[in-house]
Amino acid sequence: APSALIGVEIIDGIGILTLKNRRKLNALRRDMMRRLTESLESFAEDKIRVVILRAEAGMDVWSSGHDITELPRPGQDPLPYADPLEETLRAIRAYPGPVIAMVHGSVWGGAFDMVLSCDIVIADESASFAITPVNLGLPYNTTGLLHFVGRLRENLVKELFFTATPIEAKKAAEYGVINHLVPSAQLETHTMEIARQMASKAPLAMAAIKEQLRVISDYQPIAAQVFERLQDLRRKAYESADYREGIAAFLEKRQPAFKGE
Ligand code: KFV
Repeated sequence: APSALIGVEIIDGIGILTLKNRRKLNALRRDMMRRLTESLESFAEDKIRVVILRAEAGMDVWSSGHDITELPRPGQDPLPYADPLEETLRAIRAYPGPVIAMVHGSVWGGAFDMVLSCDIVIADESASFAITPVNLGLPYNTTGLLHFVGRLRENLVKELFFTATPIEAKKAAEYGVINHLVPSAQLETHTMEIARQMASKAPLAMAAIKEQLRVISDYQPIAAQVFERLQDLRRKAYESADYREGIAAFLEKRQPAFKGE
C-alpha cells in the first residue's frame, strides 16, 4: 500500500513525516509524494505548528531522489508543473509553519531540492548532498534552479550541478546547506528540541514571516520571450538522444555515453 511508504505521526504536537521506501532507497514515487502533500494539508488543518521530514531510522540513503522509473519518457518535460514531487515541494514551501529536514545519509537529485525546500536542515556527519540531472541528461526546471540559487552561492550551485558529485556534511555545513551539524547519536533529540522551541513561538507571526520570505525569494520576474527561450533550450535537451541514453543507462545499470545530440 502506498500509504505504508510514508509514516505520519504527531509527537508532542510536532508532525513527523517519514520516508519509508527502503527497498528503493526512498526513491520519491508519485504515490508517496501525493501522500506527503495530503499529510501536510491535514497537518495544516490540525494547526500542527512544526513538521519534521525524515527518513526511516537505519537507512544510509536519506533519499535516492525522483523515482527514475517514473520520470516522463524522453520527449516529454521531465519536471512539469504538475509533477507530484513539484507539488510536494510547493506544499512544504507554503506550509504555514517551519518544516525541518532531519538528514542522516545521502540525499540525491530531487530529494536535495526537497531538503532545500524545507526551512531548516539538521544533519549528522553521514549526510551528503548531490544534484544529478547531468548524469541523466535531464534539463532541470527553472523553478528548481531558483530553489538552489535562493539558498546557496552561485559557484557552489554550478559545482553541484556540473559535477553531480555529492558534497560531504562538513562542506555542506560550511556552505550553508545545513543549519546544524550534530553527532548521529544526537540527531533526533537535537531536532526535536529545535522543533519544540519553534512550536512554542507565535504561530501567526511565524506563518506571516515564512510566507513573506517565500514570496520574496520566488519573485524573480522573467520576460515571456526569455522564458520561452529557456523552455526551448530545455526541450532540446529532453528531446535529445542523450536524455534517452541517460535513462536507459540507469535502467540497464551501466555508464551513459553522451554525444551532445
Ligand atoms: N529511482 C528509482 N529506483 C532507484 C533510484 C531512483 N532514483 N535509486 C535507486 N533505485 C533502485 C535501484 O535501481 C535498485 O533497484 C535499488 O534502488 C537499490 O539501488 O530493483 P533494484 O535493482 O534493487 P542500488 O543497487 O543502486 O544501491 P547502491 O548500489 O547502494 O547505490 C545507491 C545510490 C543512491 C548511489 C544509487 O542507487 C544511485 O545512484 N541512485 C540514483 C541517484 C540519483 O541520481 N538520483 C536522482 C534521480 S533524478 C532526480 O531526482 C532529478 C529530479 N534530477 O533532476 O536529477
